[in-house]
Parts: sequence; C-alpha cells; structure tokens
Amino acid sequence: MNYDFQKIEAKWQKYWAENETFKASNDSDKPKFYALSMFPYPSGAGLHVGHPLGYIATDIYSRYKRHKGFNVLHPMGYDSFGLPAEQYAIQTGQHPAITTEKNINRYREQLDQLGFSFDWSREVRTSNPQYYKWTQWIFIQLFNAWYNKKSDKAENISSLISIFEKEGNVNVEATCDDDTPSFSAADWNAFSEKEKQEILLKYRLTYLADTEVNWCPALGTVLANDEIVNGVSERGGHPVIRKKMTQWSMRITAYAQRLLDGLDKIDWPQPLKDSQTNWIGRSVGASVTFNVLDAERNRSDEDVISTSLNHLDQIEVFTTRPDTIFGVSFMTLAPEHELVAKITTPEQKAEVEAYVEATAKRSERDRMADVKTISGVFTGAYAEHPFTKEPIPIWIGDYVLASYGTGAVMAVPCGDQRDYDFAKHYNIAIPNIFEGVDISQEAFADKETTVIANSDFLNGLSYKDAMKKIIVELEKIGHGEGKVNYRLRDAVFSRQRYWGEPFPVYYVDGMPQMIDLEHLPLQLPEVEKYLPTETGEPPLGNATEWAWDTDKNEVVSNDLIDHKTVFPLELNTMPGWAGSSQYFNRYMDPRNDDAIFSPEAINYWQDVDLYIGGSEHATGHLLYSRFWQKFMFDMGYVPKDEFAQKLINQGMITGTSAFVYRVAQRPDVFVSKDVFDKHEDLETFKRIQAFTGVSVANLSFDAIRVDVDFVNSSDELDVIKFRNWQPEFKHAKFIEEDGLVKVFREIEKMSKSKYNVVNPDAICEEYGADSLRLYEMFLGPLEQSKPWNTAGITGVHSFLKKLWKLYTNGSLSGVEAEPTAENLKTLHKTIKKVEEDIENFSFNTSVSTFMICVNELTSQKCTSKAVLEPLAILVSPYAPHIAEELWERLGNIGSVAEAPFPKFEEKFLVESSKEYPISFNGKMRFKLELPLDMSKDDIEAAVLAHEKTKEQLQGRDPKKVIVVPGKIVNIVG
Ligand code: ANZ
Repeated sequence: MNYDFQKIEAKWQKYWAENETFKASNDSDKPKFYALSMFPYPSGAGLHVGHPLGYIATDIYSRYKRHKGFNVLHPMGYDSFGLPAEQYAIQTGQHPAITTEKNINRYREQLDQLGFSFDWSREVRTSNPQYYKWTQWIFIQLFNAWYNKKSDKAENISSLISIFEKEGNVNVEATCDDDTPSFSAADWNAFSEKEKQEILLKYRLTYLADTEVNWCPALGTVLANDEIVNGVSERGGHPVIRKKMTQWSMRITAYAQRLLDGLDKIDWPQPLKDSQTNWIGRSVGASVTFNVLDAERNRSDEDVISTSLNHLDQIEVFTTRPDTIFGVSFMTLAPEHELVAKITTPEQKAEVEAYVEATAKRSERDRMADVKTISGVFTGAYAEHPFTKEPIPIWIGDYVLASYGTGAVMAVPCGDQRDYDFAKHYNIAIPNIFEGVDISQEAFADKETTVIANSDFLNGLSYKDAMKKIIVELEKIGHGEGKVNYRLRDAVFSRQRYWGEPFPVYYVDGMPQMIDLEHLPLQLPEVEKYLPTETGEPPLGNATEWAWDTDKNEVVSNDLIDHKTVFPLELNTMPGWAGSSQYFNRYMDPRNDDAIFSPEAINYWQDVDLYIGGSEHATGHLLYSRFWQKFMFDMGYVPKDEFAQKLINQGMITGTSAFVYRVAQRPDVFVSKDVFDKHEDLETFKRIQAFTGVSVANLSFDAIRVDVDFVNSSDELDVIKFRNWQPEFKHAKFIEEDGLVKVFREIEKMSKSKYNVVNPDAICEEYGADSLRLYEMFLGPLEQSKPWNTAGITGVHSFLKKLWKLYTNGSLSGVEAEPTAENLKTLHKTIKKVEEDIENFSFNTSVSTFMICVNELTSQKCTSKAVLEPLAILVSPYAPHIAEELWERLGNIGSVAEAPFPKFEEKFLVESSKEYPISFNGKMRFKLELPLDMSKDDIEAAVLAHEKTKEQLQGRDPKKVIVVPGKIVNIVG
C-alpha cells in the first residue's frame, strides 16, 4: 500500500473544513490558548516557501495545545489595505478591491493546501467595511480622550472639559502640544465654541496639527523617512522637500514611559525589546532656559557686554549634561526654530535665510546621519548665561534637529564632540574660565570625573553629585529643572492615499467633527482616478460623492455642500498600521456588529498567549499595537495592557540565487561556471577567444541572474527555458563544459526580483504538505535564518514513507499485539523529547526524534496499537494529514486533533535488567542479562549455574567470585 499523500491530504483538508474541526468557542470550560501568526499582506506574488515558516510553527503549537486540553484560538486574516494594490490601480485602472480579492483567494488556496488548523470562521480583512468600522471607532475613541499625567492614564475628554470649566488648565498635567497657552476657568468659559475645540485638539490623543513632513511634489504624497534615499524618493528618484502640512497625529508620546516599562512584563526577544527601547530613546537630563539679550544692543561687539535683556525671548534647551553648563561657549538652534527669524540681526538676515532654505531640502534622516559635515550660521544674537551672565553667541546649525528636545542646544565644546568641531571650525571662543583648566575632550567626556572647574558650587563634585547639584541651583534661580526626554515622536496618521481607511471625520468651520458610531462604517468612495488631484489634494479629492449630510447622516454629492447641514469630508486615509493595531482583539469576536468585541469574548480570551512573526515589525506594528492596547486598557475595554505575553521572531528563509556568467563584450555569449573558473588557463582562454572574438586585454564577465526554476539540483541550467525566458536571451550562445552549462549560487533574501523564489505549490504537488511542513521545521532552529534547498526535502519525505510503512506493513491487523518493553521504551522517550521540544519551540529537533523513533519501531517490528496510536498523536502537530489517516486506519472515529496528548511515564525508561559482562581473570568472556533487583548471592549463583561459565571453568572451582551489582561479575580461578 503506497503512501498516497495527495489523496490523503485532500481528504483531510476537506474533512477539517466540513467538520469545522478547528472552530474555537468563546464559551468553554477548558482553559484558553490564543496562538497568533502575523497576518499577511496579500501580495500579487502569492506565498513563497519562506512565508509559511512562522505559520507552521504556530500551527504545531496550536495543535499541541489542543491535544493538551486547551480551547485554542488560532485565527488568520489579511492586512489587505496597502500600496501595491493602489499602484496597480493607478497603472491599470483596476479597482484595488478587485486586485485584493483576487490575491486573497490565491493566498487562501495556498494556505489551505498546507493544512493549517485555522479557525476560518473568524477571518478578518482590514479593507472590509465591517472590519474597518471598528478601526474608525478606535480613532474616535482616541479623539475623545486625553492623557492625564496625574492618573497616568488616558481619560475621556469630558473630564478635561470639566476641569477647564472649574479651574482652567493651570493645574492640569497632561501630554499636550508645546504651544498650549495657559488659561483660567473664566477664560475658558468665555472662549467661543471654535476656540474651545482648538484648545481641546491640543490635548486629544489623536489630533490635527501642522506637522513637518517629507513632501514629494512629483508623487503627490508624503513619504516616510525610509522611503527617501539620498534626499530623493526611493520610487522614481523625485525631489523631496520638508513641508508643513495639516495632518492627523497620534499622541503616542503620552505612552513613552509605559511602553518602556511594559517591556519588562513580556516574554519577547531581547533584540526586539532593545530596538523598541532605542526607538523610544529615554534621556535623563535637564531643561535649561537662557534669556536672549536685547537685540538692539547685540549689534556691536562692545554693546554685547551689556546685560540689558530682551525679556520676551527665552531659549529652552534640553541637555543630558547640565553639569557642563559652565562650559557653554555658544548656543545652536535648529534652522526651523521659531525664534530664528525673530532674533536674527539685520546684518545676518540674508545669510541666515539662505541657510534655512537650504536645510529645508535635507531630510531629517540625512541630517542625523551626516555627523561629519559641520555647517551653521551666526544669527548675530546673544543669550545670557544663567549663572555667569556672560553673553553667549547664538548660531543655527542643521545638526540640531527641530523635532528633538526643544530644537535648541547649549553647546559645550569641551564636553561634546560635535560642539567642539563646530567651535573649532567657526573659531568660536571658548570661555575664559577655562584658562589653566584641562579642557581636553577626554577630561570632560569621562562622566565619572569631576566635570567642571571654576564654578563655586560644582568644584570637586563627582559627575553624579554635580548633576544633582546643578539642577537644584537651576531651580533656585528659576532657569531650569530636571527633565526626562524621549526620542519617540508622535506618529503622523494621515496618508494621501486611496486604498486605506477613510477617517470618520467631516469639517465644520475648519474644525473636525466625528461621525456617530451608528452611521459607521464610512465607506471608501468611488473615484475615477487613484492619483492626487490637480490641486494637490489626496485621491479622495477626486470623489464627487464625498460630503456628509448631518440631517440624513449619509454621504452625499459634493455639490450639496452648503456648510450648514452638508459638510466636506476628510480627504486623507489612515496609514497601513491602523488596521493591524487591534486585529488580535477583533479576532475574539469578529462578526460582532455592535461592538469591537463583546465583554464575554474579551474576558474569556484576554490576550495573545503566543505571537509569531517577522522581526521587521519591531518598531512599527509592534509598537503601535502596544500603544493602542494600553489606550484600550485605560478606557476599560481590555483587561490586559500588553496584548501578547510571548512573542517569537521566526528567522528568514533565504533563497539560493543562481547566476550565469556572460561575456561583457558579447552580451549574447554565456559561459558555464567551470569554464569561467579556469578562464585564465591558456587553453580555456583561447577557447573563449575563438568563440567570442574578444581579445585578451578586453575580456571581462558579468553575472546574470537566472530564475532558480531553470536550474536543477546539480546547478545545471536548462538552456531552452533560459532562451525562452526573456527576449534578450533568445539568441543566447553557451560555452559549455561536457555539454553542460553550470550556474553559480549565492544566498540572498528570497524575493521575486531576485528570481530565487521557491513556490510551495510545486513542492506540495511533488512531496505533499506534510513533507513541506516537516522540512521547514527540519531546516534549523525557528529563530535562525537559513537557506532553502529543495533537494533536502527527500530526507523527510522518505521518513514519512517509512512511518506509513510501519503502520501499514502489518496490514494493520496485528495491531492488537501487546507492546514489548522495548516498544514502550522507544515510545516514551519519544513522548518525553517531543513534549520538551514543543514546549521549548525547538521544532527541528523533534523531527529527528521522530526519525529515530520510527527506525527503532521498524526494527522492533512493532505492530502494537498501544504504541502506534500515541505515536500518531505525537506526529499530528507536525504532519497532521498522515497522522489523521493513520489514526483512522487504527480504527478511530473522528479527528486525531481531539485526542489527548500521550502521557509520558518514566517507568518505561527505567531499566529492569542489566546485561552483565562476565569476566574470567579480568577478561570478558560473555554477557548475561539478569534482573536488576537480584541479590548478590543470587547473581553469583545464576552466573555459576550458566552453561558458558561451566565451559570456561572446565570443572575447576573458582577461587573467588567478585560481584558488583548492576555493574560486573569477575570470576577468579
Ligand atoms: C550639553 C551637552 C554637554 C550635551 C555635553 C551633551 C554632552 P540624547 O542622549 O540623545 O538625549 N541635543 C539636545 N537636543 C538636540 C537636538 N534637537 N538636536 C541635536 N542635539 C541635541 O542627547 C541629548 C544631548 O544632545 C543634549 O545634551 C544636547 O547636547 C544634544 F558634554 O547639552 B547636550
């Protein structure tokens, strides 16, 4: 009986679907287990063998937990909004919804083929209006909330309004915009409705603000930092400028500290935690304010000595080294700093303006990376040192970033390398107080030594004490205080794209208004073109039906906008991360139309127990999701403020790209690798020359990518396929070796553009899904990156055939045979190892354990049901189809998925007898198996009575018999 995997796999996939074997119930007495894989973006290319790696691991664990008696939630869905479908729409006019649907269907086919235990009844698609209704809902919740630093949590905006009404905002401690004015209760109550709304926007957790963005006029969109390379757009190479635009932002900064603290509570990989920690970038230091000296008097150098103050302007800096304040030699403002225009003297104006304009062209990322260029301009203005009252020149320089700290620094050349380089370059004087003091970089850079001399109160203090002391002194004179600063910025939430969630927002008198929940979802309008409008508005600006009628509560034609009852709707859409930031909670109750989930569902499932996905989401999806989860927790919607207890990053499966050499001067001539390898030998060289006509001096080679599908496992190229591949290769000629053309290989990321993608469909066809699943695990530890090599799959495939044979060879009739001690020992050591492996996510080692087990049972000719049945359960998380089939053939009804995991029993591993080496005068002559619990005397008697002993002694009486129970017997005679 052959192992007909195609038939078996199709049969059980159908069975699981029809019987909803993996449907999870929200109401169960069993303990819950929530296993989640990061849901995919359904791209047009389909799945390659790298994608299922994490899914297989999650699937094994889910199936294992089911055997262990858990009610397992293991859902799957699609992150289906996104750029590729939109770009395709721009090129072809095909609606992104159609492209997306098509791609999803293809993904679903591929996923089904791999035999995953997903509960498909819970599938979500982020681009589905029934789903994004709840993304819009969360947005509204965030809009209606503020962050109260006193209670250290988000609260409903109504609590803020009632404080404003009673006492204004003087006692409010909130995360809010920097430019929030202070006002009294009387002021508040006198504000117009619009003024009140404007104030509230400064507090809301999602807010509209003028934000500096990377604007690409040619593409008509804002770009993220990583979409810009060398100052131009990655796509198309168009210029990018920094521009202020009104955008929705998420006040994630309110959660900076809690996002850091929460990392201690979760079992996530350390590198991932480190990147979140760095991204949040907590710095402890002080904020120090410097008064700006009177601009009038700044004009001539003599006058600067004057201490006459321009009382209006102060420069606040953030510094991690307030103890170095006596070393301040100049100040540097970011070119975008709001004071620049105001304090610049007329003499410096032209130079400063030119500089500011030049910086606007550089992206923030470039400016950060570019530590070597020193550039800046003097503003002509001076600030006053808060202690020494010395005048300090104020410069602008693009090494100071507008978006970090306060966008201004006190520059200390003796403490900071960049400040030092800057001072040297522009010949800025270092203060007199350093005369006679060691101001070398080393002396001050070493934090543990006393930092600053020549101040009355810091002399002789250690770094730590100096830090404390200076903050006290700054507070005394009202010029500063201790401050913690975070590198984390609020997250821009608007995109000028079509294929994303529409904001549930319309505008009355320029102020945003939310659409009521009962009228959601607000569905994407139809547009004729998916590009920005001619006036530079986002694609939704092309919609003709995109106005909100507040009487009818529905979307109506733009022609009806009267700003009385019909208002314009928001034209931006939400970014890619919106739909994925709460999807794990939505899976708990995905068909609920009245709430994002029911209280019962969230109370039962609580949080994700195991989350597996790629490490590329460290500071995107995984940070935003933690932020929204904390917000949901604050508002009382979820019971846990971290959404996933344990997270594993699966390693990447890399591709083995193939390349063929081509003669650079003869693009139609390709050279086999073995020919290339010896092209410097005279004979080969002559051969190439004769073939190509290229002379010695000129000959050189290029490496040309070849689709891995055209290459066999011996690296031989199918030249016919290659010629038919692309028109430029149609007339390819080959310099062969032994009639063959060989390629060379390189390990790279698996990607369509590298032609090294291996498709799981073909593998399932040839070897079956169970082989593919086992092989992906067998490749190596889950977390490591490893190259794909299809040739290796035959090993696990023949193992499955052996497994099949073990069950079917005895035609499954002798299955009632009593298990032998050996059988049980093999089984129980396998149970022990597999259980430990799964618990430790060490799936690769289980595969080899199965191989050993099947080899042993085969040589033991095991036909016992008491052994084969539990073995089928052990195998089922890994190779579920074959396990189901064997389970059924053993006479069971129903799915093996329901069977309890076999119980490991130590007693079967304990040896009950010992094979004693029997020696005569120290020489081992034969072995004798005896029970381990035999007494010394009985052992002696048994050995002496044995035939072989008699043979050795030949009638002599032994002089002495030495017995070491459990070890040896030695007869001296
Ligand atoms: C004086 C000083 C003396 C500083 C010294 C450092 C060493 P982190 O750790 O990154 O928080 N800084 C502040 N705001 C900046 C901005 N917007 N752009 C560029 N640099 C900025 O570093 C904070 C330090 O970076 C601050 O402390 C400030 O320089 C600079 F011996 O102030 B320091």
